[in-house]
Amino acid sequence: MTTVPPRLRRHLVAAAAVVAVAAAATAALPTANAMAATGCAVTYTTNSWSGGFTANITITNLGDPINGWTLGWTFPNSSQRVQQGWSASYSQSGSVVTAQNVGYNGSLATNASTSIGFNGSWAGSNPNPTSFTLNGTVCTGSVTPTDPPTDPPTTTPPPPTGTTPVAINGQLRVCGVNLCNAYGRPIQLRGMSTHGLQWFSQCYNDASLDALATDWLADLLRISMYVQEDGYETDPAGFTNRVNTLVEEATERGLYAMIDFHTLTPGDPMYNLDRAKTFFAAVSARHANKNNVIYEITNEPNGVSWSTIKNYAEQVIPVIRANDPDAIVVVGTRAWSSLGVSEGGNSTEVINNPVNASNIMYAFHFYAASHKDNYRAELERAAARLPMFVTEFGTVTYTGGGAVDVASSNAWLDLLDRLKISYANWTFSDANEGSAAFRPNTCYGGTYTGTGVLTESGNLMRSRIRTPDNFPTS
Ligand code: IDC
Repeated sequence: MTTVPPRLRRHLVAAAAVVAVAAAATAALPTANAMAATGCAVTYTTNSWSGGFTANITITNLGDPINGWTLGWTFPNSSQRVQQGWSASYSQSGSVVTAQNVGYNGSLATNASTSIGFNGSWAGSNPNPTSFTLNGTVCTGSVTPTDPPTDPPTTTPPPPTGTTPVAINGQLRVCGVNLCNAYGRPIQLRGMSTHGLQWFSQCYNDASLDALATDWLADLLRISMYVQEDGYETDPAGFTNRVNTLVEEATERGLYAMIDFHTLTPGDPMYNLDRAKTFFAAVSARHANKNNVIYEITNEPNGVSWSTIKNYAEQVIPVIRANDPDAIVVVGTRAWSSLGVSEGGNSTEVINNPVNASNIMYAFHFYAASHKDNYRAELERAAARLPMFVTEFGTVTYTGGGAVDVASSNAWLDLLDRLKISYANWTFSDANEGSAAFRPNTCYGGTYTGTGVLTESGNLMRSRIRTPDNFPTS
């Protein structure tokens, strides 16, 4: 037996321990012909709808650098098929799938990631695979955050028992680029946004919300809670309570409730990251068991890069998911939620680098008198690739004031209807500005129904929102 000097023996034991703990050793053994360390982590998230799904896969190489890779997995259900993929070449035999790198993403340094995806089909049930191999090694590493799979129910829900938007459509989910109801069918929600709760609290009461539900026949109330400008930061508990109360009021009336964390100035959402985590932890815990709450995590980022917004979203979304795993989350986009257009960009930055989470949508905002054909074209282009939600728009200029641009507003609304893009109009208030739906001082009276209390913008919006929804239920 050869004797190994004690110091070297310790060294060898330590090196072996590293390899045993994880296939993901980052350093090769200190011998000339040591095998390369291998290891990997995979996140696999899906958006599913009746018969179809999109899978987004991120592969992280936790081993030594590799040049060329094959990812392998087995679908848990033999009906699941890869139909059309991107960023890898796919082949499937029975339930066994391999995805091979394409030219530009074959080299992965240690800890480097690459994202691939595909559209697939399924029948019966659509569970996610749970085990993956990279170049034959089982991936044991983990990366955060990962979302729980959002598989649809395996049975079609029974016919609705009520007539409100929530009674008919139930829990919504993102399916492909659409917003789908519990029957897996694309729908459009049409509704109104509050003004800042710090200024217009008097406008949100039983009579006004009844009018929104039963006279306007709206589907959605967006609850705008400013963070600055005398908003949340001045009284977190008070504003959280106010939002919670309005969510309950919307729920009682069968409306969807969108909780808008209304950041505006400063434009960097990271400025409010800690507040957002505190706020969304509280409201998502409170409303976890409801099926009508949508979370809008940042209103209008501006003056910051898309990667900053994405980083913010990937920190806030897990806080919500921890309490309310199936709720839709809407992420603001660059340049006041213009998909970057108002700062010279476009949606390609989001398409190429989407938020790493499932069941999310992206916000687009416009003001019809200021934003016209080039904004419409960009929204339409983006909506073919990304789930879009117009969480705020005005019929006037971006200041919130000025005259209603009827032609541009109707062009926008026709586009949103055609693409089934959901929307909330700014504002369901009596603010003394062109975008407000009610004439000044309406909120100090008791009447909110009919057209006598409405501005030109209010009349236009009420007549558009009142047309029948015809939600599909089979
Ligand atoms: C405007 C209000 C106005 C208020 C101002 C304060 O209409 O009464 O004085 O905010 O910041 C947005 C924002 C929204 C703006 C709106 C109109 O999301 O907060 O409201 N707008 O300027 N983005 C584009 C336009």
